[in-house]
Amino acid sequence: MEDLKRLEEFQAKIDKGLKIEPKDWMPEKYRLQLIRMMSQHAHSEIVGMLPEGNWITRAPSLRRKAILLSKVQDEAGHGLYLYSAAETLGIDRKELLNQLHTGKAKYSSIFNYPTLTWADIGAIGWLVDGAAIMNQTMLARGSYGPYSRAMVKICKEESFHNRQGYEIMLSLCNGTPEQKEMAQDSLNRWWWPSISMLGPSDAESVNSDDLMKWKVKLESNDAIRQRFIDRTVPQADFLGLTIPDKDLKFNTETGHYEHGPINWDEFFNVIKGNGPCNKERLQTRVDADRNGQWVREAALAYAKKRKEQEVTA
Ligand code: BYC
Repeated sequence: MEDLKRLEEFQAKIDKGLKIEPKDWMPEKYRLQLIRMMSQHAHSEIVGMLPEGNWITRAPSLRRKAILLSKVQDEAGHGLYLYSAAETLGIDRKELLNQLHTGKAKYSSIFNYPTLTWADIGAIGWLVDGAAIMNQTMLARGSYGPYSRAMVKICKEESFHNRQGYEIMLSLCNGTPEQKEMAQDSLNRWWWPSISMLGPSDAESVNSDDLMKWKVKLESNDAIRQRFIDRTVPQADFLGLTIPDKDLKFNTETGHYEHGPINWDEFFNVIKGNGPCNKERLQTRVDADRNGQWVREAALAYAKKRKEQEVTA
């Protein structure tokens, strides 16, 4: 009876558009859904550093290198905000990382594809960060206070990432025929994974109903995907590039682009761990964790020593 009343009050608060804060009562399922989603998001940020980090030493100029370094560092920062925000739900960061390393927790499908050329850095900023912003500006209005506030800063930085990616594509498209071809090849490889990273179709999305009822998500996966496509197709036109979808057409009645079928078999195969780079990505994270162990131990030992000195002083 008590729980039912609390549940009604909780839902009423959400329906009024109020935020839920860490010390507020919340249903266990809400807490677990947020941990699942926020940790998946945090893991995506730090795994997402790997495909781009791959090009820092090969950036074509000092300017490009400085920008890319800064972007990759931003992603580490996003991971930190998100792990901290997830910890407000009563779970330890060590446990979250353990879930990543053992394959229990997912991270975004998109980072299981390789970055084969410099144009891929442009395509990631333009398409991957572009898709992420579409989703995250919506999440910034979500019901859980710490998550929604983390999103505000993350979205500002993602906007810069998105522009730097588009600017790389623009430079390549205004360059030599070989450079333009490289940009087109990159779009060909990143388009479909960027479309599918926004999650399975609404008919297949198992978590959307709960998340939308609780206003963690305010829009469905398909709605955000449509918005992303509508915004991105004219940008491809401006670059003089062709979206690799022969069924893509503008519907003058709805005012939206209609797209061809998405290969969901490929998507589900990737999130099951069978994408081109899953094993490599996970192993790199496991190794980084192991190699950083002594740094964490030294930092903790130093903090402990300082505390002891303060007590005896
Ligand atoms: N990859 O019920 P659904 C970035 C899973 S990083 C892997 O629709 P939901 C960036 C889903 O977890 C951007 N798995 O789920 C960083 C679920 O499985 P479980 C990352 C996926 O939660 C560095 C199952 O499929 N952004 O911007 O309602 C450099 C059914 O899906 C994916 C976020 O993580 C996927 N793509 O909706 C550059 C945002 N999609 O957990 C850029 C936060 C679905 O039940 N997350 N699955 O076993 C979300 O907004 C939502 O979780 C999703 C999925 C829209 C991703």
